[in-house]
Amino acid sequence: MTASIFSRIVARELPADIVLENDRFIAFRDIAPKAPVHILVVPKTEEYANVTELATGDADLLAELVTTAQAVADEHMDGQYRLVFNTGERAGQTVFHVHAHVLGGGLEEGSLA
Ligand code: DGP
Repeated sequence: MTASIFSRIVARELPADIVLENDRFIAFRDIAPKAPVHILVVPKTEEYANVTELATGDADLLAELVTTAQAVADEHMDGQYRLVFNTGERAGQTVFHVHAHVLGGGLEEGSLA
């Protein structure tokens, strides 16, 4: 299996503006921001393609993803943010390695990742 773009960021094969990293997650700024501050929170495992697979496969990791998003927002968005999971190509998902979009920093009405 080819490594996902996000696994290649974890491996430092691709550059990224990383804002948080621990054993289980990496968080970095989205290359095409849809909000003044737009950060992706990504479990390091690429076992799960989307949030539903993660919810059914490892609910604890999903809960930790949410608290990690909150920690990122506390540091970069005054603790206020929108959390988006695109699921499926027709919903705009392009990377099939589960990730949360954390959007903040002053959102326009209706802005979505
Ligand atoms: P989604 O459409 O939900 O699958 O989101 C994928 C996001 O990943 C999209 O907003 C753009 C971002 N992205 C894709 N490739 C890269 C990359 O190489 N670096 C960074 N920082 N972001 C990327």
